[in-house]
Amino acid sequence: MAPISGRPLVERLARLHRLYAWSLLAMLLSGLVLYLPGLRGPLAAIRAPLRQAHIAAGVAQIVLIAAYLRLLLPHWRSLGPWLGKRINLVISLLLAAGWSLSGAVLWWDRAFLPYTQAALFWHDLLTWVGGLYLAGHAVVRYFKIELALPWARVGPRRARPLANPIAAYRLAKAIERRRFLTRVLKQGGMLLGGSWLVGWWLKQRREVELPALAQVQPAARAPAYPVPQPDPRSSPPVGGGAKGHFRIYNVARSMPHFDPYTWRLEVNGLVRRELSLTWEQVIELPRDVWVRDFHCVSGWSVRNVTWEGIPLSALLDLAGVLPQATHVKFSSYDGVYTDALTLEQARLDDTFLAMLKDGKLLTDPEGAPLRLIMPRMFAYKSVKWVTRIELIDQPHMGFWERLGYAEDAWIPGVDRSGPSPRA
Ligand code: HEM
Ligand SMILES: Nc1nc2c(c(=O)[nH]1)N[C@H]1C(S)=C(S)[C@@H](COP(=O)(O)O)O[C@H]1N2
Ligand SMILES: [Mo]
Repeated sequence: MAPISGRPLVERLARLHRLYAWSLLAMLLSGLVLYLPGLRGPLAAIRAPLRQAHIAAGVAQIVLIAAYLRLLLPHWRSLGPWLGKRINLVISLLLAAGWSLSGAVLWWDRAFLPYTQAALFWHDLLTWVGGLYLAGHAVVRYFKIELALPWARVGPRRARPLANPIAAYRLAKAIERRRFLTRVLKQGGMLLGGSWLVGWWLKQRREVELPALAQVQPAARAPAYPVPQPDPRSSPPVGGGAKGHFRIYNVARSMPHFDPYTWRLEVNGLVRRELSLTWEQVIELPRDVWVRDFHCVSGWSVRNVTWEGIPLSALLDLAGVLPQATHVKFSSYDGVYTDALTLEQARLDDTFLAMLKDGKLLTDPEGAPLRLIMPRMFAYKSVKWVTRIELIDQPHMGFWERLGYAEDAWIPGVDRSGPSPRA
């Protein structure tokens, strides 16, 4: 502990420690909300601002640590013989450094695209490890204070005044902390209870406002339906070399379900002839195979995914695009998700509707039966459960763009107009 002459140091450290604890809590909570796939839908409207807030709080935290670093040496010296405290300190500093570095890479994701995957891995790992460590630390501290309290309790049996000023100071602090902790627990409980109530209420409201999703009901299910014969290049061992895993995102209230008997692929709007294709018709369309990297804008990627599907250009030609059309809008049968491309982007030779991955039909979570894949752009462009393709004469803001995602979804460094390097 600090000597009595170092009281200002103790107090400055205590203040920084308190601020850091709050800021860690804020980072953990905002990080958790950013991470949980189940919150993408309910909290879609605050996702982009929350990311900004998380970054701003992260920067503030770095400033806090910088302020602490000036006290590091006196603090280190004041620790006396305790090895445990030193280890504690080193771990905390390593955690802070790891979070800051990986956070910075995720922040400038476009500049650091090859490293975001690793940064996200470390960011997550540190969050798990650091979160548990932090919880343990808080619990241990709490009980230490609790154990110190019986001989300081103020009540019928008055506490003995302590002769030693350091002990008296620590005791006063302990009581203060206990009051503080009680307040935190009470207010935290109210906050949690309150948010749960608000969440529950919002959910109730949503259920009233969204009577039925465009989702089809499974008809009396026949045992089998026609399935396409996969291209040999699409199944392993030629295909199937993907590295990484999909997080499976869905902003709708429930998982859409593909029913081959009622599902249609519609192509309409500014076209010569509107199409409404059944599953049987769709599997007769010519398909091709692409091996492409898949990048979500929030830092994770899947490399070398083998897709088999319908080139979008061919489908557009089938419908006959009218000259006044400039954009192509994609709608999902989840009833919520849409996005759009310019006609030029839609006609690139590797913009396609994926039907199979590694030679297997897409499953419901993967966007069955057809999902858009636009590998030159971040994956929020790659609409799952595509059921309607509309030719329009103006731009359309997609689901995430309307909520603050960049309208420029191009993967940095990619060729934006030419033929794709690998077919
Ligand atoms: C106590 C420190 C921190 C904690 C506990 C924390 C936690 C998290 C978590 C859990 C995620 C979600 C990751 C995922 O989707 O798998 C996240 C994302 C992120 N964090 Fe942090 N973080 C911390 C510090 C920072 C700092 C210092 C920065 C930047 C200066 C930062 C920037 C970001 C960014 C840019 C994302 C990606 C958000 C997105 O687009 O989804 N974080 N963080
Ligand atoms: N219909 C629909 N399509 C969607 C999304 C969604 O929530 N709903 N999320 C998008 C985002 S942000 C990404 S990163 C990818 C995720 O693909 P995955 O769910 O196959 O992992 O799908 C995109 N297409
Ligand atoms: Mo994404």
